[in-house]
Amino acid sequence: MFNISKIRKDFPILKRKINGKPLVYLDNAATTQKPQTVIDSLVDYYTYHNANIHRGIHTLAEEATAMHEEARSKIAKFIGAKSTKEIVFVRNSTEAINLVAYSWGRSFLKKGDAIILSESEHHSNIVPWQILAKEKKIKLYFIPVKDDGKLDLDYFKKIFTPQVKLVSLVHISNVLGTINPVEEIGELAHEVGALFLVDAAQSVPRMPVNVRKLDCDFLAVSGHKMLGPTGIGFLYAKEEILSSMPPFLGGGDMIREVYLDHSEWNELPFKFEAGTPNIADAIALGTAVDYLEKIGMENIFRHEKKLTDFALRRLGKLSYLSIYGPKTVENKTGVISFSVKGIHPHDVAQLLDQEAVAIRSGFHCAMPLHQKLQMPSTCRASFYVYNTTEDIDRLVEGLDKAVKIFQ
Ligand code: C6P
Repeated sequence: MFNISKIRKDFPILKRKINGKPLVYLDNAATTQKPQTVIDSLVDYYTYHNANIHRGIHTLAEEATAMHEEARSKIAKFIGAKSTKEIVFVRNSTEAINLVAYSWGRSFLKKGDAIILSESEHHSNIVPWQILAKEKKIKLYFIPVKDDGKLDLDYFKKIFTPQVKLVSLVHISNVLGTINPVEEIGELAHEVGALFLVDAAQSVPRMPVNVRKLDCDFLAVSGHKMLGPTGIGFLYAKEEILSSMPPFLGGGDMIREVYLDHSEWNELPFKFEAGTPNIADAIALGTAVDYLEKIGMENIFRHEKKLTDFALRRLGKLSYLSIYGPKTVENKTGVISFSVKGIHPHDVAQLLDQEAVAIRSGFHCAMPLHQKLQMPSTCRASFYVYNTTEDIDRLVEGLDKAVKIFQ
C-alpha cells in the first residue's frame, strides 16, 4: 500500500520550515532525505554495537561484523545478485566506476582497444575513462544524444567494432531523466564480447533493477540517493569477473596472508575492501533497503512517473519556461531540467529557496550533455518517494513569483 501521508511522517526533515514556510525538497537526484529508521540505525550502531569488523572475536566485534554482512545480503537480494561475493562496498558510484577503471581497465585493456560511453554521462562515468584512455592509449566513443534526449542507437551500432571491450552507460540521466534501453544495449555489447557497466546511481533508487535480468557485468550505485547515508555505496560485479580482477587498494582486510616479499588476497568481496570500512553507514544502507522494499520498488516507480507526468504538464503550460529532454514520461522519470526565460538558473534557485522550494541549478556534473544540447546551465527539479503534487504546485507558484520579481 502506497500511503503518501504515512510515508512523509517517516522523514523528520520534511517538518522543517525554511524562511517560515514548509520545506519542499526537489533536489533528490543530488541526494535523498533519510527516514527515521535510517537515522535510528546509525544511532543504534554507535550506541550499542560499535567495533571494528572481521577482526575481533569479542561480542561487539561479532555483532558489528554480522550486522555489516547482513546489510550486504540485503543489498544482494535487493538487486538480484547471485551472491554477496558480488557486492563490494565503496563510498559512492564514483568510487565504484573508478574501481572498475583502475582494476579491470588497467589489467585487461591494451593499446588500440575501445570503450563506448554516451554523451549523457555524469562526469564520474567520463573522467575515469579519460584518465585510463590517456594512460593505455585506448579510444573512447560516445553514443550521441538526440535533441529529444534519447540515445542515437543507429550510430551506436556503427561504432561497434571488435576493438570495443566495454560499454559503460548511465541507466537514468541525472539531467534529463531519460531511461536508457540498457537491456538492449547490454545484449549488443555482449554480442561482440564487450563487458557492460551500468551507472545505476539514479535508477536503483527509482525503479526495480535486477542485475540478472539486465545481465550487466558491473553496476555502480550510491547509497545516499536511495535513502541511505552519504559515504556508502556499492559496486555489483559478476563473481567470475571480480575473481579475475586484481585488488584496487592494498592494506588490511583485503589480504589472506602477507609476507615481506608478497601477499595473498582475501576471498571475494573482501579482496576489494582494504582497511576499516564504513561500517555504520553500510548497516544503515541495509535499513534503507528494508524501507524501500517495504514500500515496493514498483510502487515507487509508479509514484514518481505520476509526479513526473503531473510536473511535465504543469511546467509545460508556463510560457516563460523551456523543458529539456523527453516531454512525456514514456522513457523518462524523476528528473526535469528546465530554464526560465531571462533569469539565470542560480537566481531561479535562490528565489525558489526564499519560498522554501529546494531545486538544483548548474550543469549537474554533466557538462558534455549541456554542450551537446546547447543548454546553458539549467534548473533541475527531481522527485522521490515522499514528494506530492502539492510540492509541484509550490514549485510552479515559486516560479511565477520569481518571474514577476524579474519583470
Ligand atoms: N549526481 C546530481 O546532483 P556520487 O557523487 O558518486 O554519489 O554519484 C555520482 C553520480 C553518478 N551517476 C549519476 C547518473 C549521478 O547522478 C551521480 C550523482 C548528483 O546529479 C550529484 S553531482
